[in-house]
Amino acid sequence: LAGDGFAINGNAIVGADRDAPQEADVPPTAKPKSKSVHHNVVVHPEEKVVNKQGAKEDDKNVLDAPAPNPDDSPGELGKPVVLPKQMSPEMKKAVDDGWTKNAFNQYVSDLISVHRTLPDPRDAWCKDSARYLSNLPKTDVIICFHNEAWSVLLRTVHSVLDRSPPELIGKIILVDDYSDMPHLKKQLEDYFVAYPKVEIVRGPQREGLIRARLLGAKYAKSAVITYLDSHCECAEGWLEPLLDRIARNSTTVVCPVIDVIDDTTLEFHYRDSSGVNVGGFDWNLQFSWHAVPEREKKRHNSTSEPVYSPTMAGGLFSIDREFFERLGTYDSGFDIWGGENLELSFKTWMCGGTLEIVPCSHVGHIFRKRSPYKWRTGVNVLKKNSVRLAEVWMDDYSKYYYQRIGNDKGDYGDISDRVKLREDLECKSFKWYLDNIYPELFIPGDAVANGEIKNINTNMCLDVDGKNEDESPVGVYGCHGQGGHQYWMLSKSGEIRRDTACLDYAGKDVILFGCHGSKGNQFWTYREGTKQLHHGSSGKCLAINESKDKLIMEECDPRFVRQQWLMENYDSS
Ligand code: UD2
Ligand code: MN
Repeated sequence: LAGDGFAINGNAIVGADRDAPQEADVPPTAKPKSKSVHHNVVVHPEEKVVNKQGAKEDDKNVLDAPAPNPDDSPGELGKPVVLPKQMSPEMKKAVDDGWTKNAFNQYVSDLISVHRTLPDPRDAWCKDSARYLSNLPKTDVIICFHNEAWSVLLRTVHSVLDRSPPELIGKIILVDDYSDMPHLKKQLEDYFVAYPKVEIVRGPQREGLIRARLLGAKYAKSAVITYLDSHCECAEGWLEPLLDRIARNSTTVVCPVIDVIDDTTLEFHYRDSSGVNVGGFDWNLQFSWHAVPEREKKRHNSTSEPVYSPTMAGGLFSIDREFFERLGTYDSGFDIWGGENLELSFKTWMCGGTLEIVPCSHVGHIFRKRSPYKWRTGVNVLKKNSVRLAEVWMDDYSKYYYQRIGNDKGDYGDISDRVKLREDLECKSFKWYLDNIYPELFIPGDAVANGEIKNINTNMCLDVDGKNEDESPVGVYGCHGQGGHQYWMLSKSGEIRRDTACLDYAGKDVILFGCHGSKGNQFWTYREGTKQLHHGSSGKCLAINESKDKLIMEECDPRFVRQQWLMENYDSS
C-alpha cells in the first residue's frame, strides 16, 4: 500500500472542519432529468436488518465463487429497492442513520449485492466492436473518497473490475481523503488484499477532492487516467468507447453519459442516446445540463456518436495522462469541492483539446441533494475556487461572475503560477471559447439592463425566491443589493432573463421558464418614461399588489406607481 505524506503545493489549510456553510448553499450537482421503467422490488420488514458493514457477508461468498446473481435479488438489473412503509423502530433508525451519514439511502444499498447486474444501456450502434480500435491504451482508475459508505464504495470498484476488459485496467487507485469512518481503515485494506490491481493511497490530512485527485494521479502509470466518484456503477461496455476516443487523439477528453442512481431506491435509471445532454455553465459559475444543440446534431449521423460538450460535470472522465500534465492538471489551490470541472473544461478547449460526451459509455452516479460531509470553516470554499478560475481563465468576462457575488472577490490566494501556465501553453481567449464552443450562453454585456428590478416607491425587488428553476414562481423581496436571486437582465430582444430562464407570464402567475427566444409570453418592453414593464402577449403591466408582497399583472395605467419599476444599469442606446 502506498501512502507517503504529500504536499502538492505549499497551500496551508487553515481552520477546522465543520458543516458546510449551509446545506442549502451547497449546490448539489445538477441531476440530469431521466426517464425510466419501474420494476419495484419491495423488501419486507421481516427481512434482515442490515448489518453495519453492509454487504460484507455477501462479499465473502462472492469472493469464493462469483456466481451470477439471481435476477430476483434486491436491486439486480438496476431495479429499485423499496422499503416498506411500516418499519420496526430498529430498522427505521438504521435507515435514518444511513441517510444522515451519506445523504442517500445506505440501508437500501447495503441490501444490494456489490456485484449487482445492470441493464445494458447501449444502443445497438455501440455494440459493434469494429467501431473501436483494437489496440486500446490501458487506464488507471482513480476513485477519491471522503467517508463513503462501504457497500457503495465496493460496488463502485467491483463495477469497474466486473465490467471492464482486464487488459485495459492498470490499477484502481483508491484515494482516502482523510476519512474517519472505521470501515475505511484496516477493513478496507484487508478486503482488497484479494484484488492486486487495487491500491489504497491515504492523504495525511483532509485535502478536498481536487488535491485528493492530484495525489491519486501521482501514483498513476498507465497512459490514460480515468476518474470516478466513489458512488458510481459502470455499465457494460463503458470503457472501450472512452479509450477509443483518446487512442485516436490524445487531446480528446471524454466523459461517459452519467446515468442517475436513485438516492432512495438505488434504481439505475439509464438514458438512451436521444436523451443525452451536454454540459454548460451559468454566470454564477455553476455547472448545468443542456440538450445537444442543433449545430452539434448536424455534425452527426447517429445520436450514438460522441458529441462536443462545452463543460464536464466533473466527476467522471478519462484523459490522456500526458495531456493532463501538459494542461497543468488541476489548480491545487482549489479546496474541498467545486470549480475544478470548469477549470479543466475551459483549458481543455482553450489550450488545444476537445471535450466530448460519449453516448455509448454509461456510468451511474448517486446524485445527492445535500453534501453529507464537512466542508471548511470561515471560508466560502466554492467562491474562492470560482474566483481563482475566473481570474485565470475568463479574461474580462470574469466581471459577470463578480457581479453575482457583489464584486467581493475575497482572499483567493496566489494565482501567478496558473497565469503563467496559461501563457506558456499559449491558450486561446475566453471570447474564442464563448464564440466557438458555447455560443448558446447569454452574455450579460449584451443586455440592455442588468441588476435589480426595483419597485419605485417600495424597497421591493423582483426575486426568484430561492429557486432558479423552470416553472418556479417569481415574487418580490426586500432589495438587498447582493445580486443573487435579484439579478436580472433585460435582453435586446425583450426577455427579462436569469441565465437560461426567462420571466414568463401565461395568464396565471409570473414565473421563470426556460428561455425559448420566440417572444410571446416572454416578451417585455420597458417604457423608460412611465417606468412600466409591458408584457407582450397579454398587453398587461407588471405591478406589485396592495400588501406589497406579491407580483400581479394588470391593465396598464401610467398613473399607478405600483406599476413603476427601476431597472438597474438601464442603457437605452
Ligand atoms: C460533482 C462531481 C464531482 C466534482 C464536483 C465539483 C459528478 C457526478 N460529480 O459533485 O466529481 O467534480 O461536482 O467539485 O460529476 N471527496 C473527497 N474529499 C472531499 C470531498 C469529496 O475525496 O473533501 C470525494 C467524494 O467522496 C466523491 C467525490 O470526491 O467521491 C466527489 O464529491 P461529491 O460526490 O460530493 O460531489 P458531487 O457528485 O456532488
Ligand atoms: Mn458524487
